[in-house]
Amino acid sequence: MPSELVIVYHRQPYEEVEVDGKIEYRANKSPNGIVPTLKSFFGKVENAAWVAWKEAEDTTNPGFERVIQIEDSFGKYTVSRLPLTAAQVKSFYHVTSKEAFWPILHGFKEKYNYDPVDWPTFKEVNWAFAEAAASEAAEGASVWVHDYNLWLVPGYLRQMRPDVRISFYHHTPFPPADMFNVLPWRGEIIDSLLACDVVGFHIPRYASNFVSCVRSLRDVGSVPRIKVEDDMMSEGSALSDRTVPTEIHCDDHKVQLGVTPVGVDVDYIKSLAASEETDKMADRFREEIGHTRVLLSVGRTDYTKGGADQLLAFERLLERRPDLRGVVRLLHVSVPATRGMTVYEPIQKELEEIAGRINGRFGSFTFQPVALISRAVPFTELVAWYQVADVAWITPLADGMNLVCKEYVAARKDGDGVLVLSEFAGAAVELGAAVLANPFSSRAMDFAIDMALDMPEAERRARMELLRASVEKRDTRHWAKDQLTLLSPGDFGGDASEAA
Ligand code: GDG
Repeated sequence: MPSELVIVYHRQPYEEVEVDGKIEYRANKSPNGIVPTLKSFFGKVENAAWVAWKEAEDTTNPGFERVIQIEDSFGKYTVSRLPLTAAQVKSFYHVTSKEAFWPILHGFKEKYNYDPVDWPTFKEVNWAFAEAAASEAAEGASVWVHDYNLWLVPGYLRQMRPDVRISFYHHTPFPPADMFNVLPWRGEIIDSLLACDVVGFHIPRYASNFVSCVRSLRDVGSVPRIKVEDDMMSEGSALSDRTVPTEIHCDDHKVQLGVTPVGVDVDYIKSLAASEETDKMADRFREEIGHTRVLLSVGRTDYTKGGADQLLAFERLLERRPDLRGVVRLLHVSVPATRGMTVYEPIQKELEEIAGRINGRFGSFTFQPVALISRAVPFTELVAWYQVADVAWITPLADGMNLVCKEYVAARKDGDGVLVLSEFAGAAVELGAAVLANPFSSRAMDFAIDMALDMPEAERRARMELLRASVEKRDTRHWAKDQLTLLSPGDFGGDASEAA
C-alpha cells in the first residue's frame, strides 16, 4: 500500500535474527541513538515506510524479499530493502561517504581522500534509493531523506515524483563554502538539495553555512533571517549564531531551512535510570570503584570525536596533579566502526597506544587509570555509568550534535555530575551551562578538566539543573513535533507531540 511518509535512511530499522532456520525481524538491540527516534514516527503516521540497503551477494536471487512488512513495538511498517553488492556498499558508503564527504563535513581537509571515489557508483546507489522511495510514496506523500550519503536522492526523486514533498535532514555539521567546495561534485550536490522542500540542520550555524555554499554556486537572491531563540545561543560555544536564515528561493522554487536540534528520549532514559536493574548496577559499580573518581567518555572510534586528544589531556592531568594519581580513572568507551571500514583502524591503534602508555606510567598491579573499552556496552549499563561518573568528558573536535552528553544529563536523576563539553559539538549551542572546552587547545582542555574536578557541589547542582531543563525541553518529542510540521504542515492528523 502506498505510504504517506517514507523515511529514507541507509540502515535497516531492525535486526535480523535466525530462529530455527527462519529469519525473524526484531527491533534494534540498541534502544538509543537515532534509529529508534525515527521509528517513533511510525506509531503516528498511517502506512509509513522505510527504505534502507541490504547487502546481498546475488541481487538477482529470486528468494530475496525486497519489500517486507514489519510489526514491532513501534507499530506496523513497510521496509523496502535495496539489494546492494558488497562492492557497491564499499564504494558508496565506506569510500565516497566516509573518506571523501565525512572529513569535509567535519572540517578535516587533510583527511579528504578523493582518489578511490567512484562517483558513478555513488550516483547509481542514490538513484536506486530514489526509485525505491518513489515506488513506496503515495500521491503527495512526504519523503524524509537522511544524511550526506544520500545527498543525490532529492534531485533524482524530484524528477521521478514531482508531486511528493521532500525533506532532507543533516545529522552532521554543514561546513562553510571554502570547505564544502573542496568536493568536485559540489554543484550536483547543491542542486539536489535545492530540489527539496525542506533542508534540515541541527543548529543555526549549519543552515548559515549551507546558504553560503549555495550562494557561492547559484544565484539565490536575498535570504531572510530571523533572530535565534535565546536558549539556542550559548555565549561559550564557538558555533553559536545570533540570526538564522529561514528560506532560499532558487528558480521559482522555495526551500525552507529547518533548524531543529535532535534531542534524546528523556522519559525513556529517566525510566531506565529509575529502574531497579540500573540502580543495582550503579550500586555495584560504586562498590567496585570505591573512592575513585570517574571521568567518563563515550563515542564512536572516529578522528572527529577527539579521543586521542582527550587521552593526552588525561595524561597531562596525571603529570600535573600527583594528588589525583590513584584517585581518578578515565573510562573511555570507544565503539569501533562497522566491519570493513579500515579508515578508522589507525585511530584505534593510537587510542590503545596512549591508553597503554598512561597505564604503564601511572598504573599499578591493582589500579589502571584508563579503562579503554573498544566494544559497545549495553545501554542499561551505559545509563548506570552515566549515574556513577563524576564527570562526563565529551570533547569532539567536530560533531553535528552529540547525543551522549544529553543522555548523561537526562540520566542524572540525583542532580549532580559535571559535563565537560566541546565548544565544537552542536549540543554546546543549547548546553551553555556545561563546562565548555576548546579541544584544539591543551591549555583550555586542562583548565576545563581541573575546573570540573574541583567544582564545588553547589555549582555542580546549579549547572546540572540548567542542563536538565534544556535537555528536557528539546527532547525527541519536541524534535518530532517540529519535524512533522516541516514534513507535512497540517497533515498526518493526530497529536504530533506524541510522535516520539
Ligand atoms: C550522528 C552525528 C548526531 C555510543 N556508545 C555506545 C552507545 N552509543 C550511542 C550513544 C548515542 C549514540 O550511540 C551516539 O550518538 P552521537 O550523537 O553521540 O554520535 P554519532 O553516532 O556520530 O551520530 C551526531 C547524531 O548523528 C544524531 O543526529 O548527534 O553529531 O555524528 O545514543 O548512547 N550505545 C550503546 N553502547 C555503547 O557502547 N548501547
